[in-house]
Amino acid sequence: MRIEAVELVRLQLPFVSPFRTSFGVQTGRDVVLVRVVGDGVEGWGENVAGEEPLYSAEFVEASVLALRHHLVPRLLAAGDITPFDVARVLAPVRGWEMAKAAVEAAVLDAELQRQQVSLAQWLGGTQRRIPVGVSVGLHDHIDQTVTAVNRYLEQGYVRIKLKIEPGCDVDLVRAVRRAIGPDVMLQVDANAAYTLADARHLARLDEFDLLLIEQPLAEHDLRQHAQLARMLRTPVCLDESITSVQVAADALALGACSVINIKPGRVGGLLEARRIHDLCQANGVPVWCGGMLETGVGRAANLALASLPGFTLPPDLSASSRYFAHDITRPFELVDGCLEVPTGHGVGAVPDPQMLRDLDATVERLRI
Ligand code: OSB
Ligand code: MG
Repeated sequence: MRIEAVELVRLQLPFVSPFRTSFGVQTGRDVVLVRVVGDGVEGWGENVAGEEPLYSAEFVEASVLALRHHLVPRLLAAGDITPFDVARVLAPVRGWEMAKAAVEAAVLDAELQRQQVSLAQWLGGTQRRIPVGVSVGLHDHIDQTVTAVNRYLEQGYVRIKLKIEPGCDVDLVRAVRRAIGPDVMLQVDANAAYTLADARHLARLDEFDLLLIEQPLAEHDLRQHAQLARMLRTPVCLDESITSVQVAADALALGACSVINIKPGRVGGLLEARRIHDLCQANGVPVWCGGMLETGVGRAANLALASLPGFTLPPDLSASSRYFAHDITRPFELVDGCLEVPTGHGVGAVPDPQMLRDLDATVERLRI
């Protein structure tokens, strides 16, 4: 298809409650949506960069500059393209995986509207309803986390992920495990807050029968993760470290992890995300779909990805109400602990124009 214009749509969306991780507190999202228009269709993609460069180097303000000055101009100059061309067209620009992923998702959404096929079907998805987990932020007191966990279990979530950090780990996990019993799937996410010197301490988590520990060490510490993995019974899962299928292959070859969290935004797009899925499936490595506190636009795309057969562990894809009082798309709702994979053409969720107006979304139109 030929892209005639691209819009950068930006809006603020508050969370129902603050979300604290080892790297900081977020009280809402500064959302940048990419809207592509061409051949009589439109497509939407979500940029998942955070407001500050704390999870990774990308952040919202900078990604707008990358999109406006470097990525969108290349897309507009590329002429007739398919979704497979987007990554190649944007590849000369180094980095900016989240911004690139938003562009690719928007082009995919538009192209699949034209082809009248859903993203899940086009990607090769095999699951229609996905049992989902919830990522629980840090609180000031252990009791507050236990209360939050109990509430999510009542709502039907099938797996709990606890954020941890030095000083808030073993006792927290012990209290939650005691509260929920031995049968509920439980995992932890450190967001790179530890060093290899903490290995003996982290081994104390082994007794709680965790599904995995996510990203205990820094993004570039692949070799240290391999050393740590040999010292823990809890499987090591990587998030921040896995920025491409090449890095995923290196991490597996090194023994740095035995599980991978796949996020399209972190790896530059849905197609690279699928390549990581394929690599892991071929090697018998379980994967699951992570989240970046997406609006319905990003959530719909993640659900399509998570419907691929190798996604065998519950994703961080929760109901819209876990994040927002009002999502910008139709809300995603939990039914028997599951979210439904969208079946509409393309990504299968579009922003509600009235919501965008109510939120005073700004629109910047770019064209050749
Ligand atoms: O590390 O998985 C993470 C949110 C923002 C940035 C990083 C992470 C997260 C989450 C939330 O854990 C997952 C979600 O529910 O979207
Ligand atoms: Mg993580």
